[in-house]
Amino acid sequence: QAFFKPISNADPPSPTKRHTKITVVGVGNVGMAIAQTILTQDLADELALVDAKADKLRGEMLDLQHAAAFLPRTKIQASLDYDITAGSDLCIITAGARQIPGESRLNLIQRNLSLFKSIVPPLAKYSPECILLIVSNPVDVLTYVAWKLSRFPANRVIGSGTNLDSSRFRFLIADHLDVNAQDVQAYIVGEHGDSSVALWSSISVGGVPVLSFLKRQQIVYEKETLANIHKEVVEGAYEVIRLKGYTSWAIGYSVASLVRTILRDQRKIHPVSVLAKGFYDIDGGDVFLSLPAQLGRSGVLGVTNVHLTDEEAQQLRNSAKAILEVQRELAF
Ligand code: 6V0
Repeated sequence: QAFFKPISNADPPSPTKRHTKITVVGVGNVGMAIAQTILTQDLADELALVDAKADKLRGEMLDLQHAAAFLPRTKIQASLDYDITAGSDLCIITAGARQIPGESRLNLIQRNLSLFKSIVPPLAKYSPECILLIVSNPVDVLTYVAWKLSRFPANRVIGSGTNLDSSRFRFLIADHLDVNAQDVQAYIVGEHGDSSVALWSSISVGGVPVLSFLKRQQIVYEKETLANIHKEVVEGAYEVIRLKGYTSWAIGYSVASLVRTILRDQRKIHPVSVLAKGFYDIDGGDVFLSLPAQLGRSGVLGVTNVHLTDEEAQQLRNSAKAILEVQRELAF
């Protein structure tokens, strides 16, 4: 007997609201920060969690389920087996060996490549129509790896890339100018990591181009000051890892912002890792790196034609070269 007695003449449940299912692979610090932000922001009807550690996985699932009375309704499941991920709209991969203090992201590659061989093919098998969102580091190379292993079209394989770096950048500029970070439009592109490129020439606050504004006001800005802000962005992750052992909250919010744009078809522009060959004269091979991309329900819709100075364009191509060098050492 059903718990509720249906009211008479009731219409069947409306089919108009789309059911959304998200999978998060890896329930470490990053995976759980993403999962909890997805839950509090009501972005999924169903959340499937997968990890290789059974106890940790079940513990995290129960802990989230016990918060049900305080959250929007989401069905939360967890398993070591990928069959629970079936029919996902979006699969987020955060599994991986964690960066140890002082270790560069590129050094992580060998450890994470073999993990991806056990993760991506089953995800693609159970959710052949899904969008893959890669967070594990080095994110640009692993997004390429996921694209190859999944055999998905490139528009459905996205790396979280410099979405987080750009938010750190916006925070620092906002702090510097004493404005709200949400009013700052500023992009870091290229590799999520040491060779990332700050697009100074296109920064604006509330529609006002910042560099030309400063020049007009004859406010002296030193190239060094700008370089220091970028340096702070690059070193930000290392500093947090040194202080607390890992990063979690900012990447959680950053990935949730991508989830919202994709699943709600918001068509917002995010600097994320996409197949970059052919944009901004990037050549030399299939390389994923961050460019300002428009995202929607079908994944990557296009790449914005931001104006780059010659110096910025050259830095971007150098960043592509740095990633390709690592990629060439991969044996599939
Ligand atoms: P963590 O806390 O060690 O969690 C990793 C999780 O992955 C653990 O729970 C493991 O059990 C699990 N795992 C390992 N192997 C497998 C497998 N084969 N299948 C399923 N699960 C597995 O690491 P943390 O959560 O701190 O970081 C995760 C990844 O995110 C790392 O690669 C980080 O470098 C990366 N980050 C990427 C960022 C970005 O901006 N792209 C930002 C922060 C961290």
